Formats: sequence, structure tokens, C-alpha cells
Amino acid sequence: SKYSKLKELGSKTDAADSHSSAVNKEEFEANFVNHVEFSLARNMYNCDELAAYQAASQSIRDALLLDWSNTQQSQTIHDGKRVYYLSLEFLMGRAMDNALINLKSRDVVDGAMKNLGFRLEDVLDQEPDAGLGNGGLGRLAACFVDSLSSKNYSGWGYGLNYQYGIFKQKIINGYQVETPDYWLKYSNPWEIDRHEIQIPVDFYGSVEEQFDYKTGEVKKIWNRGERVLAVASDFPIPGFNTNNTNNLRLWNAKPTNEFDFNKFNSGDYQSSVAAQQRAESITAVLYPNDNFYNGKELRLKQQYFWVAASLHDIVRRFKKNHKNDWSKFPDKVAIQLNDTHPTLAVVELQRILIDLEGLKWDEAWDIVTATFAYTNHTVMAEALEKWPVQLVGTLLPRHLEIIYQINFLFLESVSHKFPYDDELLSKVSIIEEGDVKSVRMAYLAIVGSHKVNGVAELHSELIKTTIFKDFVRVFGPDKFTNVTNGITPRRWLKQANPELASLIAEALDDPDYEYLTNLGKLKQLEKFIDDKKFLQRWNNIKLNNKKKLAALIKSETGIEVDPHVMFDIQVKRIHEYKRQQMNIFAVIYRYLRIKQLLAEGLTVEEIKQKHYVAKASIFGGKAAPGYYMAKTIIHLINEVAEVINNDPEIGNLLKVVFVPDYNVSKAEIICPASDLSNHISTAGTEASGTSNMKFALNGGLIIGTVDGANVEITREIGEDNIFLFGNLAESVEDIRHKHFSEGVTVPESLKRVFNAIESGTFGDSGQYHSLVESITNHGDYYLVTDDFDLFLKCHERLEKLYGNGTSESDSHLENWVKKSLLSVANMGFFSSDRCIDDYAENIWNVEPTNQ
Ligand code: T68
Repeated sequence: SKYSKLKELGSKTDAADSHSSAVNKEEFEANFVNHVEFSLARNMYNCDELAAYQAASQSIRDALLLDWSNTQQSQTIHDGKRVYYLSLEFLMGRAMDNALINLKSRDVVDGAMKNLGFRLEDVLDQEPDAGLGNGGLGRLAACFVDSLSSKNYSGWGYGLNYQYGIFKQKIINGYQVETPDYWLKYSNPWEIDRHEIQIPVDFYGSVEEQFDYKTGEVKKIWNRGERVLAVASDFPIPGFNTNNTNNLRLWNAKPTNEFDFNKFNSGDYQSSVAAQQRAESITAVLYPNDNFYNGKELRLKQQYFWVAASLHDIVRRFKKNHKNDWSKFPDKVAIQLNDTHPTLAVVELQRILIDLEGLKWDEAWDIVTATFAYTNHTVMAEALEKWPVQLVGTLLPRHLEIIYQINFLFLESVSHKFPYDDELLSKVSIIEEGDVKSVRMAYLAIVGSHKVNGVAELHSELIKTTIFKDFVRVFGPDKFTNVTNGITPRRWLKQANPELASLIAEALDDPDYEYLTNLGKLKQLEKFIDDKKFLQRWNNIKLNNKKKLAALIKSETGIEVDPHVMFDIQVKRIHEYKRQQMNIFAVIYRYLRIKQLLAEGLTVEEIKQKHYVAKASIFGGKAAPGYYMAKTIIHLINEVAEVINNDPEIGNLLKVVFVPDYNVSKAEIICPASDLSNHISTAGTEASGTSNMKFALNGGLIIGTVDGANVEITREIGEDNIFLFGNLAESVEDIRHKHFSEGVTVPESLKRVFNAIESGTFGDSGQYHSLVESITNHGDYYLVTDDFDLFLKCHERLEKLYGNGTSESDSHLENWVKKSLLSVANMGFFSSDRCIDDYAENIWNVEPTNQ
């Protein structure tokens, strides 16, 4: 039988599992040459670094593929519950170094590449970033698939294979200029084309009612309009220290073969081709907004296209093993919704079960809600998705009917529980009545899921008391839970900071780097707290990393920064709530004070002794192309940099840098190089933040507000090892009210900054009016005036600890480097492995597979 045949293969798979897929040097070299000659059709004499990257990655891919197909086969046979992570964004960055680390083959390939005449670093540098995401949300998905593999879960990612990822940012005359990221210019060696996996996805059309005389029931038939095909591309996701290699499936939109005969017959050949091209536009480009809802029809099409293809695939896989045994579905399938972007999946599964598989509504709905869980990533109103009913009804007429039915039954159950509370009904209704009637996607996601989670404790509490408070009444508190975010230490420690990772491996007497999948072991580092030699080695690694960043800055901007000064960094998407404006205002304040002290006759040396440590303020991040205020902030940073860096009096006392085109690969150089990093959002606005974890794991100290995961980082590493300041989340509402009733009070310090800006110190002041006025005249929504002096005070405090700028001094070791060591020692909690275990246990109800 097929089953015993599978079993037979399964034992083969098990046997294969014990053989390591680590790359063997001779085989690798032979494979490399083979790929140069036969895959690339070149020869070793004209093999440049790009060709070397392609040949090397194809050779590594070959090794991955063995593990990948074994894993898929054994998971199918084992038939446990699978997790599907639906995310519209996977911000993967580069794959090659990560694959080498996870296959434990980096040293072997390093040697082989030398033999073949290449430097591994230069070859790795050829790979374009897979920038299929905006920021934290997309990078979280990438860390999660890494952890799913590394912790031996059976878990797939589903997303879209955008032809253009997040735009490339150029800085021209101080302004952000966006250029397209055509990352697939050369073929992508990590992508396995699955041309045979083609799933039709339909849009538009109308719903017809058919009366079934046998059952006496009315059947709903969706007579589709436009049809496109979803074609799969698979990306193997290797785990660390395991052969478990999961799959990331990204869909490509392709035209169907059916030709538009009407147009063809009327001779309008061109427009029928154009109609076919319309299909491909669905996966052409990633929408470049983060924390902002942008109600474009094409975006909704992307969402349904992706959700429909993924569910079809998941249901097909289920039916292969379990036929129509639908009650088993939630025992075999867990689907996690990464934000509300995939919420239509709830509706699509209900549609499949009732319209196509013939289940009764209630039976289907129980299956749906047992299958899905929803992660919220923001409390900010402007980010919550609300699709106009009109648009949903046109694009997906049957789905809109189902949404209405879900809402009807939900409201009915609410009114049973809370009779005569019409206000409550309108508050929790999935349909928002108003000028534009719309579907509240977050509400639909809550109603369609068995669990809803926030991404840090503070955030998870906030959603329960603000945006979702009525749902806590309706469903009770247990439906709402917290899973604090995490990051993968493979990429964010071993790959980004190999020297520190190696020192830690030595210190823990762990030559196989097992601590990378058991990050709590970092705690043992605490025994080196009084070991001066160790602290010096620790600090030297930081210095080396700062030198690498200085080199990157030099090559990207021409600016020379002295690696011995304090590196004070803020890199993340540019957003008013993240308050890069407050940071650059503080830099301006510092500059004005330095100029004043110089005018009073102090020398640069004296200022360093008595007032300010020498520092480089380093910024990076992209602004959404339509976000005027964020673009203004970028412009101000660049103009301030221009003035300060060219002021001959200042020397190395202060430099300001804007690193263009911040992305995953640059983050790998930047995160290990901070002395201090900024996580200074208005309290209550940053759901979690994850770069805070990346910096702290690499031994940088944090200056931050009491927001997002900063709170838990403080709890883990101790409040002596982090610099917190600012008003608390619980006060923010009152302060905003006060701004409106009593007006905004600008502190003297900030007035000086605004005066300098307005007097043209950083170019035409007109360009900054709206930025300054949003604070002085429009209610200072993000509390810059309230937190500014606290921010400056906090800096004074931490500068005293940093010392006089000589990072080799005893006091620096005692007061700063010790904090750095204690931070790293206590960051184990923030591994995405812990986070995935948490989801597995509390939300998905799955266990790791045997490896
Ligand atoms: C981020 N959200 C949160 N959104 O801001 C951050 N939004 O606090 C958190 O750490 C991170 O998610 C992971 O949980 C985002 O990055 C987006 O990028 C986004 C994209 C499209 C639409 C809305």
C-alpha cells in the first residue's frame, strides 16, 4: 500500500537524519566548479565575485535541499500538527552566511573559497538583501521561521514573492530619494521554482443563489470574474544544529491561459495582453508603509491572493491524509495571523468549508476559530485596517456576505450575554457604520481566532484596556495573552558579531556553540564580572566592531568618525512616534552648548574633561514615501550633519551621521557597534521593538523610555544596566489633554534649538516649519516637550559613567563595560526560540518533532 511504502521511505529518512549535511570541502569545490561550468555556463578563468557567489550558493543550496526534502517527507509521514505562519512580509536579508552557519560549514567553505581564489567575505557581499518587509513586523517573521526550524518544529511560512522589495534609499542633497529594489536582477539561487504548483485565485463577479430541491436548502455560487494563478516559490529554511529544514512558500501572481476572447475578436489584442499583465502586478511590489493603513485596492487584492492560495494549499495537504475528516483539521493545522493583513483567511476557510465542502455553518465556524490565532503589533489608530464595505463587496462578493453573517451571529451572541446594550453592539460590530461603511479587520480577526496576543507585556496589557477592551468583556480575559517578541541569536549574534560569539563560546566552554539554541546559558558570563582581562577582551571586540562601522560610514557617506568616541545610535523606520526628531533636537542642543563653551574660551579638550564626551550620533532608517513629516526629519538630520561635521572648531567632539539605506545587512554591522542605542518612543506607542534586543545582545547599552519590550529588558538585565527616562504610558492621555486645554510649554532648552532652526542655522527654516509647529502649535501629540529635558538629564547621567572617552580606561571598564557584560548575560529570554516555544505551548498546542 501507499502507506507502507511511505513507511519504508520513512525509515530511510530516519537513517539519513543521522548523517550530517555539513558540507565536505572536496565535494564543495567540485560542486562549485560544476556550477560555474554548467549552471552559469562560464569557466573558472572568467569567474568574478558575483559568479562565485552564485556558484557557491547553488552548491550550498544543494546541501540544503537534501535536508529539506528529508524533512518534508518525514513530517508528512509523522503527520503531526503543522504550524503555518501567514505574513505579508518576510524581511530575510541575506541567506548564504546564515545557511553556512546553520549547516556548520562556514569554516570549510571559507577554506574552499580561499583555495578557489576568493575571499568569503567578498563573495558574501555579492548577495542582494531579500528585503520583503518594512521593519520590525517583517523581520520578526524571518526570526520566527529560523526558530521554527532550529527548535525542530514542523512549521511553514506563507507570504508573497514581491519582485520589488522595500525601496532603496538614496540621500541626495539631504533628502530621501527612493529607487526601486529589483532584487531578482540575477536569478535567485535560494528560490526553488515550483511551476507545477499553480493555484487559481478568483476575484470580482457575483453571487448566485441556487435552490437545492433535494435538501431544500439554498446554495451560494460565486460566479467569478477575473482569475489569476498563484505559482509557488519555495525557500528552504535550515535550522541550527539540526537537519530540520522547513519551507517558506512565497507566491507569484501569473496570468491564466484563458485569453480575453471578446477583446481578441474585436481586434483589441494589446489590451487583452494588458489584462494578462494586470495579473502579475499583484505581486510586483511591497507596500512601503509601516504602522500605517493604506486602503489601496491592489493591497486588498494582494491580501486575498496570498490568503486564498495559502489556504488552498493547506487544505489540499490536509485532505491528502485525512480526506473529509474535518473535525481533525484543528488537530493538524494551526494558522497564525501576523497582524490583520491575512484576516481574510478566516473568511476564506469558512467559505471553503460551507460552500465547497458542504459543512454546516456552526460546525465549520468551530473549526475555523480553533485553527486561527491573531497577533496584534500596534495600538495606533492610523495603523488599524478598515476596508470599505463597497470595495470588499466588489472584489469579493461572497466573502462580504460571509463577513456579514459572521457579524450577525457574533452580535446575536453578544446581545444574549449583554441584553439591551446597543452601545456595546455598535462598539464591537465588525462593520463600522459611518461616512464610509467599513470592515474592521482587527475585530474580524479577534472573532475568528481562539487567541489574540500582543508582542510585549506592556503592549498586551494596553490592548486589553484600550482598543480591544470591549472584546475582553465579551470573550473574557483568557482569550487575550502575551508573547514577548524575540530575535534569532544565530543571525544577531553569531553571524553579526562572530568575535563576540566566539569569546562567549570560549567562556562557556561550549566549542559547538550550543548556547545559541539555549540562550539562557549566557547567564554563566556573570562569573567574569571581576575579570579585568576578560572585560578588556570584551571591550576590544566592541572597538573592532566600531572600526568596521566606521569603515562602512566612510564608504557610504565620506564622513570619518573616530572609533574611540562614543557611538550613539538610532536606527529604525522613521516615525514621529519613535521620536528621531527628539534625538536630533538633543544633538542640536549639544552643538549649541559646545559652541557656547568654545565662545567662553574653553578648549575642546576641556569640554571633553568637564562637559561632554566625544561622540558620534548615528542615525538610519527609511521614511514611507508619502510620509511628509518623516521625510522632513530625515532632511533635518542630514542638514544638521552637514553643519556640524564641517565646523572646524568641533574636531571629534561631535559628529553626526545618517547612514543611507538602512537594511538587514547594514543592521548586522551597526548593531554590534553601539555603545549606546536609542529606543525612545512616546510611552505606550511602540508595541515591542526588537532592535533594542539586537543591540543589548551585542553588548550595547540602551537609553529608552518605559515602553514596549524595554520594560522586560529592564527586568531581565536589571535597572542599573539600562538608562530609562520619560513620562509613563499611564500619564500620556492626561498630558495630551493638558496640551489642548492649557497649551504646550516648550522648555528653555528646546526653545534654543527651535530658535537655531528658525534662524536658518540648518538651511532654509521654512522646510522645518511643519515639524516644529506640530509640537508648538498642534498639541505635541508625541510629548517631545514633556520628555526633552528628561532625555538630556539622562544623557548627563550616562556620560559620567562612560568616562572621559578613553574606552580603555579603568573607570570605563568598571562603570560601562561591566554593564555591557551584565546585559548580555541576561538577554537569554529574548531569543526567538523562547518566543516560538511560548506560541507552541500556549497558542498552537504543538510539540517539536523528533530529530
Ligand atoms: C512593529 N510593527 C512594531 N509594522 O512597531 C514593533 N505595519 O513595535 C514590533 O516590535 C514589531 O512590529 C514586531 O512585533 C511593524 O513593523 C509594519 O511594518 C507594518 C507593515 C504594514 C502595515 C502596518
